[in-house]
Amino acid sequence: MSNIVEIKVPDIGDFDSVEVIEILVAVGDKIEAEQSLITVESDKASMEIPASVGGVVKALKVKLGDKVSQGSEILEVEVTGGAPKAAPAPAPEPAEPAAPAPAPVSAPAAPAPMASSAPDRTSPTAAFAEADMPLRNLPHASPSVRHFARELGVNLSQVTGSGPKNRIMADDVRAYVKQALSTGGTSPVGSTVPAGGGFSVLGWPKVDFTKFGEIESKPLSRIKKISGANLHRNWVMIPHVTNNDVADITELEALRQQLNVENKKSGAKVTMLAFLIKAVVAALKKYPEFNASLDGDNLVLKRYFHIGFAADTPNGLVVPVIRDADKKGVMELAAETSELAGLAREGKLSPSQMQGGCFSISSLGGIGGTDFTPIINAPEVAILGVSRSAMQPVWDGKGFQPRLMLPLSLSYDHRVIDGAAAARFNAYLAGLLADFRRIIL
Ligand code: CAO
Repeated sequence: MSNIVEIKVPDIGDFDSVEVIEILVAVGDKIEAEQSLITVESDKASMEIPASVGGVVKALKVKLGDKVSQGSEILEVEVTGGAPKAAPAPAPEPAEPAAPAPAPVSAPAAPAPMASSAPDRTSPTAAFAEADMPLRNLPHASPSVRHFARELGVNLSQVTGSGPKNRIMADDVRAYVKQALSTGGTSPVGSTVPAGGGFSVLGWPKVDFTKFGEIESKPLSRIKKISGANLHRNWVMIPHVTNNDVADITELEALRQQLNVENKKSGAKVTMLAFLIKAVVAALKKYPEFNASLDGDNLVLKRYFHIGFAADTPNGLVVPVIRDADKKGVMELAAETSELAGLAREGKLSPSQMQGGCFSISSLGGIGGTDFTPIINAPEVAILGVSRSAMQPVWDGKGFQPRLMLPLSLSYDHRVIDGAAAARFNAYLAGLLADFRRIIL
């Protein structure tokens, strides 16, 4: 059986009417699912749109210079064999791809936003990478130039483009390498960072592991590649400090369980995460510098409360965002986090469901651990890590009482937040969780 499938531009976030700058396939080509079809470029970024299905290209519906938006038809493919799978949406290329893969960007195109059953799809936001950040910061360069840069180990975000709209050309990469070598670096990225400062580090060790035993080599998932690049940037560029505290959630957990018994019939489940989001919003209102982003020498204070939460998926970490969490009740927050976490696991989150976060929560409480250092999700300035609650003996002035204690690990950007402010924020949060009635004060 064969059928013709139209491949359209999927949900590409806030980007509308973007120019087609490259067409990577021709009529008659046999293409694989997830192969890049076209490159589009906005004022700030370029991204590749991949195929949602494999087959033979029957007709091209775009030409160079066309402006496309979500839903614009790209091409027709004749699919041989079973029904085509729906597919994920494209992800912006990370500023610095973590691995020399041809296109760590892509994710299949689909008429419906991000609908996909394919296992390995991209979420630009993966771990602590706000979905729209890489788009904003992306250097302009064609896939071939990006490939060339990757081969040389050049970080394109450090290269000045001389092409139209500051597009980075192959010659710019060559000039960058020449300059790096002439200023004493032995490798543009691997060994030393060129003039302009930065770290001087050893190259990554190259080891033939087979000398020591049997191995298996597996490519990283796209989510891991994109999140890895973002985590790396955030870890290196943000001076992190983590403040650890504990909250007495004995009463709150009792309330949660009681509500869940009461709601058993309806199936609605109240989660600790929902209470945490509610309490975090109250703490952000009291300490607005935590609901902020650095923009050069300015601090941008946000008057909205969109809270991201890390969700563990089979392909890596993603951070769905609850919009306007301040306007939602605990039951609504619980239902929405559960729905978004489900979509995340199925790879069906759209870019817009991962954008605009003000503050993130990474809850490992259901799994275990006592404390950890969450990495801040730039351009946010703080993140709350939550570990497993445990019964502990707590001194009440007369004796030790068994209390359920929840560990709170608050990582903050020390350029914006002082240690004392972080301690106050975390202590305030712990106080709210210990006595949830304070939320209404
Ligand atoms: N302490 C003890 N138990 C906890 C807990 C905590 N802090 N938080 C949740 N639990 C328990 C719940 O009570 C529940 O147990 P029951 O099924 O017996 O009621 C179980 O853990 C699952 O909890 P949940 O359904 O409420 O889910 P959750 O809110 O814990 O997690 C989500 C939702 C999306 C945050 C989670 O699935 C997830 O993906 N966590 C991983 C996040 C992550 O990877 N962060 C790391 C980022 S840094 O690399």
